[in-house]
Amino acid sequence: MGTIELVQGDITKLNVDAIVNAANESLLGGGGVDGAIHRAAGGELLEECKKIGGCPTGEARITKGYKLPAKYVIHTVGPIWRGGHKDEIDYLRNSYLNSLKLATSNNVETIAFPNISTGVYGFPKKSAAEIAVNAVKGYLDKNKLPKKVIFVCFDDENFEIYRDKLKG
Ligand code: AR6
Repeated sequence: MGTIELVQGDITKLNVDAIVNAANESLLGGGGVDGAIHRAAGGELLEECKKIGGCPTGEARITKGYKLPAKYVIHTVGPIWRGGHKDEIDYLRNSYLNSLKLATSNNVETIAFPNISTGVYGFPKKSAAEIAVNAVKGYLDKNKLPKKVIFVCFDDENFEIYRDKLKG
């Protein structure tokens, strides 16, 4: 079964096969981790994203990584938190699962995830971590690829939540 690792820092620096982007439905860039990924990858990433023509919440799309150390960027759109009664939990789980499916079908061995939806989109961090870890563990149980999933936490609060969750 694949392994799970925890890292604190900037996802754009990681030398992995694929990094996941917490994008919006336009796929045309934004702030947060999305802005950082587009800046680091360079303008060709936006050109490829324009051709895709957007992505619905909970789904994922793959592009090349261009100037990033990562070969691919898997763009997924997490849900905007609206209080918990708009299927946010299912959408967030689907963002993780659909990103993992794209990783498998593209022979990705190592993939790094940011804490999708926990920034501007306002998803409560503890519950987002629970969903993320359960989705990834369940997927790794049943699939040969990816071999390694790295959770990349940027802020201290997420890092501590994941550290506690992955301890036991
Ligand atoms: N590396 C890793 N994680 C990061 C980085 C980085 N360089 N920068 C921020 N984070 P957010 P969302 C963390 O707001 O909530 C964008 O404008 C951050 O600490 O980037 O899914 C998109 O275009 C947080 O834990 O994404 C959308 O419009 C996590 O990344 C919208 O924001 C996610 O925060 C998506 O909102």
